[in-house]
This record gives sequence, C-alpha cells and structure tokens, in this order.
Amino acid sequence: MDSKFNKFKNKKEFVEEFKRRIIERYGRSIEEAHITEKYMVLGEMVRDYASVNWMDTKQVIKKQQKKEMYYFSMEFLIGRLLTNNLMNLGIYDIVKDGLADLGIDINAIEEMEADAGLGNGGLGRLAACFLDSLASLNLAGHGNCIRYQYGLFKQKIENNEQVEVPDVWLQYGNVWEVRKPKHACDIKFGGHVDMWFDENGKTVVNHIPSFVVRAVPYDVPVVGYDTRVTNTLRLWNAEIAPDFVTSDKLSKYVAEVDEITQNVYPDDSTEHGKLLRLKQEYFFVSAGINQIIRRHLRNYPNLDNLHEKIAIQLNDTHPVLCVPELMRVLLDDFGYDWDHAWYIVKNTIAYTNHTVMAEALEKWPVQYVKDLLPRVYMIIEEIDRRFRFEVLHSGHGDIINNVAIIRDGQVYMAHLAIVGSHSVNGVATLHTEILKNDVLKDFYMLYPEYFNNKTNGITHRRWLLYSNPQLTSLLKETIGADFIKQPQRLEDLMRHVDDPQLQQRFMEVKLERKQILADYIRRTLGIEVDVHSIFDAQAKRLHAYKRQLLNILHVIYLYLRMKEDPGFRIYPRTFIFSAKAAASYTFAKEVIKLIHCVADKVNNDPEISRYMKVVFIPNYNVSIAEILMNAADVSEQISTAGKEASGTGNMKYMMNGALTLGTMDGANVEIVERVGFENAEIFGLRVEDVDHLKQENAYNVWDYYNNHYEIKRVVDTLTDGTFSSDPNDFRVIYNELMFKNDEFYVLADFNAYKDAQERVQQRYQDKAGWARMCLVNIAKSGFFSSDRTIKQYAEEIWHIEPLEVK
Ligand code: DL6
Repeated sequence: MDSKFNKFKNKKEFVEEFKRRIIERYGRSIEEAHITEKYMVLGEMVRDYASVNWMDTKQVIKKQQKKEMYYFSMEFLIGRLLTNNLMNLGIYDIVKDGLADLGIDINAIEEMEADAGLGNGGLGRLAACFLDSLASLNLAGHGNCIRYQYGLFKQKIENNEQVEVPDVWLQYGNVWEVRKPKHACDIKFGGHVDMWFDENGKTVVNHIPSFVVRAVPYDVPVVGYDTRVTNTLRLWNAEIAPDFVTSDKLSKYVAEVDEITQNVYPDDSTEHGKLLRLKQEYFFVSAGINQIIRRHLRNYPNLDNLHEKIAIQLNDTHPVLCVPELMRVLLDDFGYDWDHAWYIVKNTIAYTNHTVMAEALEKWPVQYVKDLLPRVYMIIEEIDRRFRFEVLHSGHGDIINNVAIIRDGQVYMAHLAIVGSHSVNGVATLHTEILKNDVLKDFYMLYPEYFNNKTNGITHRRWLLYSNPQLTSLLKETIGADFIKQPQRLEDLMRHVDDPQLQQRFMEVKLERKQILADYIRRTLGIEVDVHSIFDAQAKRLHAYKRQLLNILHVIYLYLRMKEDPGFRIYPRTFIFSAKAAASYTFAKEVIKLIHCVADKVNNDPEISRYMKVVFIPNYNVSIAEILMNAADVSEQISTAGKEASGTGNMKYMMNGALTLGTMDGANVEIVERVGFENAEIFGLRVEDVDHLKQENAYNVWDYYNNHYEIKRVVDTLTDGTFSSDPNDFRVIYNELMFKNDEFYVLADFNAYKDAQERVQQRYQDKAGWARMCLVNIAKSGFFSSDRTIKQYAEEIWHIEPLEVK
C-alpha cells in the first residue's frame, strides 16, 4: 500500500486498513465493533481516499489559474453519500468484497448513513445533482450552503395526520465533513453605520454591529465519477464570536447564535421566524463571499479580475444578498468606486429562477432589511435609485413600478437578482417562455440579452447506475457501456426497442424493482401490494398546484364506481403517494389526511382491494426516491399547466422506464417532444387554456360540479362522512375547491384525467407495447442528464473549462 496516502489498491489492503482503523479509532476488534462504528470508519477511509484528489484539484486550480464557479444555494438535498462516493471512486467492488470476507454486508452499513436532508424539494436536489455533474465533468464548481443542525423535519403519520419530528441527521456526526476553523469569519448584524470622508476625500464606512456571529466552514469533498477532480461543498456553521460577548450575556447570546443554523426552514409564521430566515440568508452569503475574496487575494494582487476567475450562480433568490454584499466588500473594504464595483459584481453573478408562483417570489419588508443589515440596505437603496434612473432615461418610465427593487415598503429580491446579474435563466423551455412573456416581461423588455433557458437535469449516476443496477446491467448488455460517460448514447437503445426478448427482459427488471419496493412497503407499513398491478406513483412536495388532490379524487371516483357497479372493474392498480407538507400549510396537510382516510377504506374493503390499493410512504426523501421511482410504471406529473417550473422527478421516472401521465407543463413538454405523444399520456388544459379561463373570468367550478354527476359524487364525499365521520376534516379542501373557485383547475381537468387513466390501463394490458414504450422513454432520457445541463451552464453562463488533474 502507498503508505503516504492510505490509498488501498486491492481487497487485501482494504481489509487490513479497515481492521487497523477500527482498533485505532474505537479500541475494539472488528468482531466487537458496532455497525455504526464500522460505518464511521468506512466513511472516514473513503473520505481520506478522496482527499488526495481533493488536494491535487486545489493545486491544479491554483497552478492553471482556472476560473471557478460557486453555486450559492440555501438547499443541498444530497442524500446518502457512501455508495455514491464508492462508485464514483471506482472502489465499490473492492470494498463490498472485502467487507463480505469480514462477514459484513455492505447494504447494512449503507443503511447506517443518515439521509442528509438539507433542503426541501426539487431545488435542493437539483443543486446536489449539479455538484455531481460538475466534478464528473472535471469542472471546478463548488457549493456554498448552511450546515443545518437539523434537516427538513421527519414526517410521521399519526391518526392519519402528518406529524413533524426533528431530523437529527448529525446524531453520529457527519463522516464526510472536515471542520476548517482557520477559514472562519465574523458576520455582522444590526447596529448602525458611521460614514465620513478621509483626508483624500474618500468615503470611510464603519459598521458598528449589535450582533456578531462567527461562521465556521465544514468542507465536504464532492467526488467526481472516474476522474481525479474533487470539488468542495462548504457548509457554514454559526458559532459564538468570543470577543463579541461578555460572560454575563453568554447564554442569551449562545441561543441567538445557535438558532441561525438550526433549521432548514424556520417557522415563518412569526416576525421572529421571518427575521431568522433573513439572518440565515445573509449569514451564508456573507461568509461565502468573504471566503471567495480571501482565496482570490491569495492568488491575485487585487480584485480587478474577480469576474474573470469567479462565477457565482444564485439558486433562486435566497442567496441574492450576494449582490449588495459583494458591492459592500468592494466599496467599503477595498475602496472601489461604484461603477467599477458594479461592473465586477454584475459580471460575476448570474441568477436562476425556479418558480412562477407569486407567493414564492421573495419580498422582505424594508424595515427588516434596514434593521438587520443597515449597510447592505443602504447599498440596495442606491442600486434601486440608480436602476430607476436608468429605466426612466431609457424611455420606459411607465414600467418603473413593476420593476423597482424597493416598492411599497418591500424589497423585491427577484428584481435585485436580475438587476445585479448578467444572466437570468429559467429551468425548462416553457418556464423560460413564461418568465419572458409574463412574469418577468418588463425585465425581458429592458434586458432581452440576459434571458436564457437551461432545462434541468438529474445525475444519471445516482438515479440510474447506482439505484437501478438491474436496469443498468440490461442496458450495458444491450448497447454497451458508452452511455455511462455519455448519457446521450442511451439513444442507441432505439435500435432495440422492437426486440421482443429485450421487451420481456425489461419487464422482468421492472418486476424485480417493484418487488423491492413492495417488500419495503410491507416491512414499513404492513401493506401487501400486488407486484403485477400497475404501480402508479406521485412523489413530490405536497402543494395545491401539483394536484395530488386530482389524483386522490380520481381514486375516490374509482372506488365509488366499483362499489356502485359490480360490472365495473379496473385493471389492478397500486396508487403510491409520498410527500411532505410544509408544517404550516393546512390545505396540504388535509390532503395527506384525505389520502390516508381513502387508503383505510379502500385497503380494508376485501372486494375493492383486489383491484386497488392506496399507499402513502411517509417521510419522502432521497433514499425513498431511490427505491420508489425506478419501481413505478406510471409517473404522475399532473400540475396545473404553467405552474411547475420544470420538475425533475419526471426525468427520474422516465430514465427508469415509466410512462409520464402528465399535463403540458414544465419539463413534461420536453419529455413529450422527445418521446412523442404516443409514448406518453398527456391530458388536460394547456397554458393558453388556463390563461384564457383566467383572463376571461370564464371558469366557474359550480358548472363542473352541477353538470357532471361523477364530479359531484366525488366532491360530496369530502363532507358527507364517506371517509371521515368528522364533516370538518376536509373542509379546507372543500372550501378551496368550491368557494375559492378551484384556483388550480382540478375539477376542470378531472374528466380529461379520468379518460387518460382509462387509456393507461388499456395500454398496460398490451405488455409488449408497454415495454416498447418504456424502452423508448429510457432511450430518449439521456438529454435529461444533468451533465448536459451543466455543460450548458459552463459554456454559456460561467465560461469555465475542464481542469486537467493528472
Ligand atoms: O428547478 C428545480 C425545481 C423545479 O424542478 C420545480 O419545478 C420547482 O418547483 C422548484 N422550485 C422551487 C422554488 N420554490 N418554489 N416553489 O422549489 O425548482
């Protein structure tokens, strides 16, 4: 073994090193060690194994003076890393066999790892996929985020309702991270700002804070596939700044510091919670910028070329304080004049928009920003003043109110992001068009050259190669292994989609994956599901626009019809849901309850449960997605047209051979564009229809209710005691539908959805045709690898090039 670097080269060396480390670390033999101890030691070994590449990557960046990208994101939904890292490093088999020789099952060790849920949904998972692609494509691209003490809550179901419990993901520590106290920096909040002119007439700024917190980084190596490039995910922890506090005030201060990095989404129903979120945003932004500047100045004499060496991507508006913070540093700490500083800032920063939902476009009351970040607020005010001036003098005075950064006592964060960047991108073609023509149309008129599309992607390594080894083997056997490095080569499968033997083998692989999921469902929920039934899955955040309600109302329809008409029977189906509802989102929580109440009724009815089962898998997270998505036959992507920016689950199902049952929304549009309408099941209102109904005020939910007996029957069950003896249990849902005129057109799309579901079951019965359709979906899924997305960002926005780490 190369003693200098602890890099085992074969099974024998691995086994020796593993045994030695267990003794050294825990003073116990391998036989005595607890499984968690074995996990910790293995994790440390893998991290150390990657450390050599990590060091080399940093040296190469410095030596080759390559441009680097920093992805600022409040969320990184990384999931477990052990298998991913072992596979990417190419040592999975050595380790698996070595452990087997010691009588240890690698799967049992994998299960010990906490699923790092530093995020909420698609936006956070996208960030994690991007990191994997960056390193695998030899690009220097790092993550910047918060080291949350607790991940997004763990969801439990009690009495059919969601209960949130803390996710203590750091219980056994995090083997992947390395604490770097030498890179700590202090972040200032509150207080006041003194300004004066020095003897040369230059403005001097002194911010006297009322609260200071120390940001300490924990670095996690991001290991690329079959490459020596290893990037960094930097997670900032809030700690006390010892010089700031006196011992008599320590306990209050410690509590204030602690809460900054405690939770992914602080409860924002109170002013305190809102301010805490703003504090979090500034905390990780300021720390990240500070680190970038310090590092840059180690390699270059000044910051004049910052934008040539650094790109910053804002993942949604949460990190948009990067704009005024970088301005502050350039102006106050380094004496740049406004125009020069502004040029550097704009050319460094780019912004990705991930939503068109008005309530998700961040706004902060001016007073919050002023009180918490007095100097930053002054800079935002100046950016706004200059921007207004520019708009006025470009002859567009009429739109000033629509585009202003500060208006009606609020700071509009998306506006700040656009004005402070050189690129604004949406995450699917349709979404970008909606931004250009609707949500951000005034900005598009001002700066058409900023706008571009980058359709999302998923890492095919985690979502195909590692989580579905059965399908991967079949693909390798059929088309060779080129698709592993070049996912677009999945297209080679098109030559084989008509092969009956391949179709048959695909169905066998799918059955194997369905069995794995069925076993999990039996083990965890005690529900038996029929693996020969159609596995129909909807797994995503619970939100009204995603319309889990439409899905469960259709289940209710099937249930009622089968009860009423013994001649009506469906092809056996397992309806699988998995979703977390935000803790304060009453409607979403009621939908979860409704799904459970319907499941109780359906699953316990001996006549009906032969034909359908309803399963809700609690605590949806990355690990659950890894066994759920590849087992699905049908992928439910049924959001109201125009509302889902992209979706990425849709791509994961497709890549694993499922049929998209969806609306023309988000990236579904691009999926259909590739596979053809005949290889998907598309239904419902299009964006134009929804716009028309809205503009003409032409939708009246009561028309649907009164004119369609089946719709009326289904809606009535929300209040008539069919699924709950308490008529108020689903009152919020009922009111949203019937008294708020069904904002997301659930009833307008009901019949189209029902018909599409009918077609799905017809198609499923033609097994060869079904298999062919799934194979076409797999063949066309290469485009949705995040490697393609990242190449586009790298070439068109960041202008970064691959490193050569020899
Ligand atoms: O871009 C990643 C992901 C998209 O796939 C989803 O369609 C979109 O909803 C999500 N956006 C967010 C932002 N907040 N909201 N709502 O999570 O981004």
